[in-house]
Amino acid sequence: MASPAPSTMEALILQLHDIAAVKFGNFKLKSGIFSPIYIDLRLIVSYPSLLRQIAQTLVATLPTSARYDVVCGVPYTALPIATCISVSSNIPMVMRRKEVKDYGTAKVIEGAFEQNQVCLIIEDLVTSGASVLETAAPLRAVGMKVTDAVVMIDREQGGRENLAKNGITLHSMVKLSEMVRILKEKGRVSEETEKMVMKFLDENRKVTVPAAAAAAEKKVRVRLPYQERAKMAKNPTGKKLFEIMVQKETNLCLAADVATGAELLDIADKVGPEICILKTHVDILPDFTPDFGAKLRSIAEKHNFLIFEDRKFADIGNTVTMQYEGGIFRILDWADIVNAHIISGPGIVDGLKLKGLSRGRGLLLLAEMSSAGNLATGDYTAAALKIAEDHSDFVIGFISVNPASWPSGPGNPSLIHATPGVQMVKGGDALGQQYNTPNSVISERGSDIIIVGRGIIKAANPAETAREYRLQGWDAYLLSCK
Ligand code: 5BU
Repeated sequence: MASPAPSTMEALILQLHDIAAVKFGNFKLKSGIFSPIYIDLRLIVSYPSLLRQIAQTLVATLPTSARYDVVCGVPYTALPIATCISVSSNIPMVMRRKEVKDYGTAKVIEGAFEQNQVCLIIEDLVTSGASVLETAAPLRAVGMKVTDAVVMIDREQGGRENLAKNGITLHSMVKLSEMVRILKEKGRVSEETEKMVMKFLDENRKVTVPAAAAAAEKKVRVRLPYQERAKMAKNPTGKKLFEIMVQKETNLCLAADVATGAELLDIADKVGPEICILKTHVDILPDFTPDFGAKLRSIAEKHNFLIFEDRKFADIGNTVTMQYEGGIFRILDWADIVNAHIISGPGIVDGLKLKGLSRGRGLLLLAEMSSAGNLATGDYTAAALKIAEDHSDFVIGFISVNPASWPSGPGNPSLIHATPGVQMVKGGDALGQQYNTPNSVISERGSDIIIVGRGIIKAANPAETAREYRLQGWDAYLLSCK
């Protein structure tokens, strides 16, 4: 690896200390833990000469063999650093949006790029590596390759290892322990402070931001592994779902909202290996034929996933029995799972159960919805919970959005939570849909399954993108079991 001259590095570190971008004391971090050192690199935009030196030193940190076509800074602090690198090295830059307000028109990645270009990620400070991963995911989703990230300061708290697991090599300008050693050598901090920081680093070697934040806020139960919950599930479809998730290491459900039945069968076959559930809206398919269900079931068997018709039944018990079994679609014949609103009261569950239980089917109750201004909140959500408990032979769980925030938390572990409104970046569409990231849905909001539609089906390579979602969802699950 090429490395900047020690004198350049020392000069830089002293300047960072001069402008109070590095401070010593007792600070509460985003993760909830207290730290004897605090680093605020947002300040560097006010010191252009320092910013230029940082950009040069970061490039010098990379191995001489490093090849990249594009750079991308992790928003926001690293954006000016990436801009500086782009301008001085004459390498194009792309920008990742942190929030997408109108998904229909705004892009997640701004700038001109081509498929398979290699993008180098630039970051100011790495703790768990979560921010780098949040930027790598949408870059990969649009077809770029991400293999390396370069960071000013590595806090040495698991980021390097987490990124390596996700195929990204981290290059750091300086490790936090080295930085403190230099400041001590130059008489900027006492030996006692140095010892305190080193002790803190040792004790927090493997802290990951999402897990620590969640634990600190006590928002999330320590999750029982899916295999334990499979044993607790009373409904055969609920049990099978947990088992598939464990076998395939996936908590991803694809919302296959494509234009035709033919396209649906095609995407089901391509994305099948990545998912535990494929969700349909069968009434949007203009080419539906009576053999559609059998064709989809044979793909589901081939790839071992369950079929969920998102029918959102809402009528009285007697009517839903007919809607479930009959009509053109004959949903009962091919869908392992359906869902229902509870607006009409528990009779709707009795009605669906009458048809579905003997066939081993399962039901999800709509306890919450993802769209802005929806009315499934408070007492309504609590009523869904009660009905589910009363019918746990047939109800396998909930459509929910933030079960960690419920007074009881996510509750009975034999029941599962599936959450729609998921994309790689937080945001929404023009018609009220609201998106959270896979990590936020699983780690912070306490759900079990991410339901992703346009994030996958509109991607350049849906199978590859589904894989990214699967890995993010699964990593978040593993973290929340610890
Ligand atoms: P999207 O493209 O990822 O926004 O698709 C979300 C899917 O989940 C879509 O099929 C919706 O009908 C479905 N959905 C939802 O978005 N929000 C809800 O509260 C429920 C279902 Br219930």
